[in-house]
Amino acid sequence: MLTFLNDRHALHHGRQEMFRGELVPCFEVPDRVDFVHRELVARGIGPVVTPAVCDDAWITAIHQPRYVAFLAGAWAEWIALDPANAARDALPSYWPIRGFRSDVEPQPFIARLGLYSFDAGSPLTAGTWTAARHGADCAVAGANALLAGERSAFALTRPPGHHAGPDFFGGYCFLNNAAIAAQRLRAGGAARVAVLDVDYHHGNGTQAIFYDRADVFFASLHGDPRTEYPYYLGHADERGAGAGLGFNLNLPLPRGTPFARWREALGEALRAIAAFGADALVVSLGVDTFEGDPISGFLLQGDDFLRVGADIADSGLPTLFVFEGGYAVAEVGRNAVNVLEGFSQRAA
Ligand code: OKP
Ligand code: ZN
Repeated sequence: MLTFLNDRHALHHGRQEMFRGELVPCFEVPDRVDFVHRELVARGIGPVVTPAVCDDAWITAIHQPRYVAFLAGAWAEWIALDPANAARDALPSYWPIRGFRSDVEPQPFIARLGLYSFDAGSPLTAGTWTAARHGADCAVAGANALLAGERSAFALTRPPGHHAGPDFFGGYCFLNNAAIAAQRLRAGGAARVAVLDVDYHHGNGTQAIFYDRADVFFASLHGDPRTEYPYYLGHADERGAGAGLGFNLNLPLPRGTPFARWREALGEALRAIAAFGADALVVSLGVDTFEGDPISGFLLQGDDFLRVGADIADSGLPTLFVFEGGYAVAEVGRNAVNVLEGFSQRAA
């Protein structure tokens, strides 16, 4: 399997995130991708290449131009407020909740930071834009590989993407790599694209992006938002809207779900994707479903991830894996590469 590695990912290195009234060290760290990269090489999963820079149009096909412009200039604005901000990450403190307006951009940076975000756990740093921008390159290059006839590819990047919506960041995500890839596949001739999100957390950004569309099916298995982040989206009754009604499938599962039950839900999602008639599949590959994950609550073991990959391969679809969560850093390489190896062995 061909891997497109974001070699600029470490430029995004948040210091701290807000959690329960204090700043705690970030869970989403550069080691995550470096450990997956190392494991890929050690196990000979296939070539690892740096993608070409993609056109901005692939990003603005998914994200609002004013949001993209904000992200691109955010760090310069942050340090212009106070040169000492160079030593501090930017975190929001104000949000336009129900009843407030979001159509008028306020002038102060901190007010726009809140307009374009939904939590205080996603620090924006000096290198966030560059790292996220190159993540989009990985997504587009991976989609291009499928369009050129590859059975599979892997976009190995961070920050992750599935919580980022048309005009907002949060959940450690800034640009929605999986959505960008799905749109690239559509534009390149795949009539129907499915996004399968197996990260522990509901992919609220991806759902929001495609909610009213019938050409991209979104299926997600995740911790029940009644108790799990992102809390405000991901319920089973969210089935799509307008032309998109019936093209969104949420399978929330309780904290403590073991692999056998999780795998039944995966089967249900894969059957729905087959019934949809997808031409290509994008997998939001979070491995925070691992029992040892520090911020999640499912019970998958290392070997289970081999079966996850094999089950996905049985769909028979050209498949792009896009790296998302997984915070048990010591095991993240083994777990992610197990999915890829399980897929490759079954697809061979
Ligand atoms: C991103 B992805 C941790 C609380 C959880 C947000 C989790 C974002 C997960 N102290 N904060 O879906 O893996
Ligand atoms: Zn996650």
